[in-house]
Amino acid sequence: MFQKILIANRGEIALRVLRACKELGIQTVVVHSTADADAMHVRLADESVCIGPPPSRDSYLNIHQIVAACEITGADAVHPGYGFLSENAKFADILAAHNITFIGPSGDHIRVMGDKIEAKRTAKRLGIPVVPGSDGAVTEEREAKRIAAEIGYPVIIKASAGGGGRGMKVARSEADLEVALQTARSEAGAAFGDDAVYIEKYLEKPRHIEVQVFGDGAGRGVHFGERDCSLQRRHQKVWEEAPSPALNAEERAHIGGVCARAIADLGYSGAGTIEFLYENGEFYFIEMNTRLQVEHPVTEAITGIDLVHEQIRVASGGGLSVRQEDIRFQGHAIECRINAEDPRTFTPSPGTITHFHTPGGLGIRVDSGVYSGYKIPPYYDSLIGKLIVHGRNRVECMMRLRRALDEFVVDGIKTTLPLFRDLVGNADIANGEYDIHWLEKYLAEED
Ligand code: MV4
Repeated sequence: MFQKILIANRGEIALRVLRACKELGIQTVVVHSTADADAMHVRLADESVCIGPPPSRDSYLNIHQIVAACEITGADAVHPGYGFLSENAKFADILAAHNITFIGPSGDHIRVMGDKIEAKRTAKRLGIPVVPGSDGAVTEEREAKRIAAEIGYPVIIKASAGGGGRGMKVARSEADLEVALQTARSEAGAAFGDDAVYIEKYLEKPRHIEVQVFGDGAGRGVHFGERDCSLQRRHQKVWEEAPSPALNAEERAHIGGVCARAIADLGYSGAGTIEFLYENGEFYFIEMNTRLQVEHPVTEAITGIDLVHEQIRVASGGGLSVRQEDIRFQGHAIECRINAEDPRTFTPSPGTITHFHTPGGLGIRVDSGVYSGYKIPPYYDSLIGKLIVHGRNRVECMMRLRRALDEFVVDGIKTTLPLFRDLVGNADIANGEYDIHWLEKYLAEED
C-alpha cells in the first residue's frame, strides 16, 4: 500500500480523495494555487505545497511543479481527481518515468480513449455496441455522402479530438452535409489542432446512460451498474441518478456484462466510465472516460462500495476488493450539482458564502469543500458541492431529496438550489420521463 498520496486537484473532489486516504491510513499531500490557500482540503491535509498563481495552467495543470512537489514530499502516488490532469496521458507517463504511481489507467489507455475515433474502434472490437457510422476519419465530401446515405439522415459529425459535446455538427439532409463537414473540420482544427472528424447516425431523443467499470490491470473487470445523466445543460450535467429509470434489471445486467468483459479484455486498470446513448431499448457507445467522475457517489450509494478506496487498492497492486457477484444494487440515488451560479442563466456567482448549512439525516450525503465565511475564487469551475440522496426506491429518494433541499442554506451567493427545488416538483422528473434535451427545453419554456 502507498505511504503518501499527493492529491493533484482542488474543491470537493480533493476533499473526497483526502477522506479516502485518511480512512486507509495513508499520509496526504495537497498541492494548491495561491487562490486556494484557505480551502478546507488544504487545512485537513498532512502537508500542502503551494505550486503557483491562480490560473490553472500555472498551477493545477503544471506537470513539472506537481512532480517537484512529489519529489520534495516523498509522495509515492498521485490521485488526479477529475478534470485538470486526470485524462492527460503525458502526465501519467511522466509520473511512471519518475517511479510515482498515477492512480488511474496507463498512459496508453488514456491516449486510446482520448482519441474518439480510436476509442470507438476499440469499443467495437471489444464487442460494445456503437452508433452506426464511418469506420474512421472522413475527409472527402463524396465519402461523407456515401456513408450518410447508407446510415440515413440525420447524421452528426464529431471531432475525434473533441468529446463532451465540443465540435459537433448535425446534418439533416444531404444539402447540409458539405457545410457541416467543412465547418466541423475547420472548427476541430482550430480548437484541438487536429481536424479529424467522423460521422454517426444522429439519435434524436436518446438518454445518456453511462456504465461504471473497474479493471484490476490483470485481466479482471467488473461493472457497478449505470447512471442516468440525461439532465444536462450545454453539456454540463446537472442531475444524475442510479439506477436509470429507463432500464430494467435484465438490460442492466446485459450492458454491464458487456462492459465488464471489454474492460477485462482490454487489461484496463482502475475506474472508467463507458458512455452510451440509449434509445428504443438499444445502447450505442459514444465515449469512454478514463477517470473517476463527479457523479460517482450515486453509484457508491446504491452499491455501498467506496470507489476511491478501490482506485487506491488497484493502483497499489492490491486488486479489487469485490468480485462481480459481490456487487449488489440497493435502492435509488440522485445527485444534484450545487453550482455557484444563477439558477436560470447559469452565470457564475463567485464571492463570500455568508452562511452554509447542509441537510442531514438518513440517506443524505453532502460532498463539499466550502464553509460559512469561505470566499469562492472566480478562477475555477463553479461546482461548490453535491447533494446525494439515497432511498429504498425512487419515490422515497425523491421525497427525501425534496426535504433535503428545503434544509439546504447557502447565503451570500447565487446557487442552482432553486432549480432543483423546481425540478423535484415536476411531473416528468417524478415519472423519470426525460431525455438529453428535456432540461434545455424546460429552461427555455420557463422564461
Ligand atoms: C450524439 C447525439 C446524438 N446522436 N451522438 C454530446 C456530448 C457527447 N459526449 C456526445 N453528444 C451527443 N452525441 C449521436 N450519434 C447527441 C449528443 C448530445 C448529448 C449527449 C449526451 C448528453 C447530452 C447531450 C446534449 C446534446 C447532444
